[in-house]
Amino acid sequence: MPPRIVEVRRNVLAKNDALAARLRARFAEAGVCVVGLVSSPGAGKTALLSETLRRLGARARVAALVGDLATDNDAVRLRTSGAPVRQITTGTVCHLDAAMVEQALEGWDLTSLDFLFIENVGNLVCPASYDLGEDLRVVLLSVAEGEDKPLKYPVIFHGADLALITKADLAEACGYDEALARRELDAVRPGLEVLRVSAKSGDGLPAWLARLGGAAAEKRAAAPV
Ligand SMILES: Nc1nc2c(ncn2[C@@H]2O[C@H](COP(=O)(O)OP(=O)(O)O)[C@@H](O)[C@H]2O)c(=O)[nH]1
Ligand SMILES: [Mg+2]
Repeated sequence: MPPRIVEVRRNVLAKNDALAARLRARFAEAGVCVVGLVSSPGAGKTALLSETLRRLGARARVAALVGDLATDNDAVRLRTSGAPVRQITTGTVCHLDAAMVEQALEGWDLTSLDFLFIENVGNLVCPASYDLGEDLRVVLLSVAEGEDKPLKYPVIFHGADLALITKADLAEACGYDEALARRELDAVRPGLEVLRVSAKSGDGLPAWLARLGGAAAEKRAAAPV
């Protein structure tokens, strides 16, 4: 890449990092636990989020932002949970950035929330470079995508705190080799925590919800008194 393009790209990312740090401070002050979801298109982010909002919403105050290039289909799907949801449409942009999140939060009282979920644009490449100020970044990998995606798209796994193997109900039909997938995840990001879930059958959702509860408790414990 010519030096000028590299320089512009570096400046864009530095600006995003500064804005994400500001968002992280704002989230900490409001005491809201922010969870980002990233994956390729169709890995099951919205289906999982829909179940998460419905189940967690029974005992905590939850809300979501959802990013796509076009349509508000996912926001419409997610609102059936009863949670407040805002759609971000990015036009031609292949990821969310901190400025889009900040703008989408305008007028939203964050102190009225326990959890804010951010569903990123479906893409295993671009979102990796853009911090959104999340407390927990979760990468989803469906059994239908094959076991080798961590080897092919390592950067998104480097930046994740947790990996979810999704659509577990389809594992057998897809000939999914979970032991191989876990070995490859561990090769790319040693020690990365992995949970297996199915939004359809509900398998693994209690462990996922418990993990979210743990992240919120950690955040409360770290909050200044
Ligand atoms: N069998 C099965 N299908 C799922 C599951 N989660 C999502 N899907 C389906 O996979 C497709 C894509 O899911 P969606 O949540 O829109 O993925 P997103 O693009 O990552 O938000 C939809 O047809 C969902 O019904 C699951 O756990 N099991
Ligand atoms: Mg979606």
